[in-house]
Amino acid sequence: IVSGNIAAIESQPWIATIFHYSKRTEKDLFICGGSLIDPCWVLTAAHCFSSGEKDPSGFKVVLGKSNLNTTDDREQTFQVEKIIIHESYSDETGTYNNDIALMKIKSPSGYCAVESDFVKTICLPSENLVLRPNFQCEVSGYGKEDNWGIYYSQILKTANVNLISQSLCQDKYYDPTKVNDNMICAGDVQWKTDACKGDSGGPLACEHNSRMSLYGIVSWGEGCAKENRPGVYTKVTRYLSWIESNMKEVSFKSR
Ligand code: 4AZ
Repeated sequence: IVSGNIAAIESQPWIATIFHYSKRTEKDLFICGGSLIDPCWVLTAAHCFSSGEKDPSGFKVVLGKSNLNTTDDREQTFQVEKIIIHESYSDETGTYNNDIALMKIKSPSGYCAVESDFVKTICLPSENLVLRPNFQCEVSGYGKEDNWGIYYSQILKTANVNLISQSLCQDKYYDPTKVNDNMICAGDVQWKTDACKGDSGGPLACEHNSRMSLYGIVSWGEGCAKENRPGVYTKVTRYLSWIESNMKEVSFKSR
């Protein structure tokens, strides 16, 4: 997150941190954010797995994490049982379509997430939820604090960003071949704050009917906090039936 504010984990208790074990460095490397939408399921971006590494056993998900490089007793750590990447996900030079993936998590002793002040699920939006342009939402993560930095943020951060109309984003900020209706753009009025590298997969949360809903998933953007280049998010309302059907008995799919 460029600029923005330090966030207590209690204010974003649904945020997940996704790590991948690197054989080269023999360490778990932070790769992406995610959102806990069910005690056993984390929603994230498909492009988090585009390095070709899709074997669930190489991944680890941590919930309730305040600091990226230290561990505390509020955290819950999980193995990954299953990774489901959208079948129409595509990666075309800097832009992604259908950038959504599910991870099924399980503790070594067989449990899913346990609710606490630091770990909670976030609601999915209702299918017909359309928030108006300029509506203020919040994006959170441990991503870079500027476009050229080499380190991820050590602490969780949040930024307020405003939703941008589809026509403005397609015609003025990017172009219609890059931004489609599976995406929603959001940015800061002064282009001072934004999601950045490492925030990918994490939540764009918007308050509706006095509760927070997962309206977007951090997906892409040209640079970070760059003038006239808003953040582009996967529009969660477009994928509610995909999410629901894939959280069901996936193993019976072919019957
Ligand atoms: C990235 O590289 C990335 N400003 C994520 C979000 C944005 C740009 C880049 C949005 O993961």
